[in-house]
Amino acid sequence: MTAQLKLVTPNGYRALTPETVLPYLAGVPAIAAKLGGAPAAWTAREVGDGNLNLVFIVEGSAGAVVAKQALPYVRLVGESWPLPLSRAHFEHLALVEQAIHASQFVPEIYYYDADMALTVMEYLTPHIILRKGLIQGITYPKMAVHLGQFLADTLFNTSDLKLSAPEKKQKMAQYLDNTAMCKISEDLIFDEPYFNAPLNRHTTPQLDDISVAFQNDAPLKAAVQAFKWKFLNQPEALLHADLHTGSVMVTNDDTRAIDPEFAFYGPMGFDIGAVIANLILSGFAQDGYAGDRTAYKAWVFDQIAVVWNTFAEQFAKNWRTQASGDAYQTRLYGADQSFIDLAIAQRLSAIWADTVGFAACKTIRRILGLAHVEDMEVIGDADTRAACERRALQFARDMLLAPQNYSSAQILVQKGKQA
Ligand code: SR1
Ligand code: MG
Repeated sequence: MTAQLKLVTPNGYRALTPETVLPYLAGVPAIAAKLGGAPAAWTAREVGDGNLNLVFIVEGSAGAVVAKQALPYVRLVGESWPLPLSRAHFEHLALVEQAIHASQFVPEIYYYDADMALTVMEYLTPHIILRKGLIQGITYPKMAVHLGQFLADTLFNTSDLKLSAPEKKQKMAQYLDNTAMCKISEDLIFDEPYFNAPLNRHTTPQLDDISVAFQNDAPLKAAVQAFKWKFLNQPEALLHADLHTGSVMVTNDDTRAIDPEFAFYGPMGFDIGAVIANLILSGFAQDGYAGDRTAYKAWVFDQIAVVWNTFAEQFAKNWRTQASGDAYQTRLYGADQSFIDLAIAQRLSAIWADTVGFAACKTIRRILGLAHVEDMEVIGDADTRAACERRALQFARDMLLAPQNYSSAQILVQKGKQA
């Protein structure tokens, strides 16, 4: 364990280690009971492979839990990049809210300690991270449907379609201080890939030309900034706000979204676009893996349409059956179905347009920015990796500059398979 991880702050926060997490949890009666037996017999291991936090799996004779603790800096970069511990608070708040609307798709929360920036939750097993499953070529028959449902239920129920304007504003206010996390997204997704930011990296020299070309591509940069504008100015619903395939745990028939520490009120298409971007990245990465992944690549792209179609269907159903908010009030149409049909079609069309744009921005940032994805990184041969990345970059650029050619999920899938 490094000196970094023994960090202590004045309010009682101390970064835990596999050794110190055990006595800490022994002091929490509800967790001690869940683990069972003598604390001396418990085991703990740190398994965090994300960019920001510590994650411990703690096992006892009766059960196991996950303890997730925020570090006061970006783990990926080190102590030179401080990051507020308050993100644990926003993550906890979002997990509680998501559990109200979609409990089957989030981990159960057992305990939260604000001072320690630590949440103890359900140990999901035999789940694995979706991204790792996609790299292994595993098909998950329910994953895309589950993600579509999760998106529809969390986004609808935290929007002005479900909430009164005062309720919505009160909820929005709870997340307004998550500014440091929003700033990471603002910088890393929308800005840094388009100038020579110090922490940028890409497969070099293979992608040097396209990196420079993107930095000098005024129409592309303007299109991306239009989506940054939406990210800054369009608080439609409570977002998970980092819903990539590393934030999803799966089995054959279970799907859970984890890690909503970036949560804030933003455009719905940002969350849907995150899922789709990561399926796009996985799809293009398949060409770089050993063996014939042709059929699997097609399956990955097909899941994009399943996510969107499920989202759209469930969102429309929620709207027709549960609308009680101040937007599109039911007093405007009564039994007139033509109004609600039109309203749903228009809103879904706007969400789809946002989804396409955000998905493209998120695809590009994972290839030219700081934080990359394992899907591409595991392709050892740089020429092969660069060829996959280049196809993804060109596809994303086209989505941003010719969105009229991506007017439906089916068309996007078709084009992705052919690209
Ligand atoms: C500095 S954090 C880099 C990225 O990791 C997180 O998962 C978010 O996607 C963030 O942009
Ligand atoms: Mg995360």
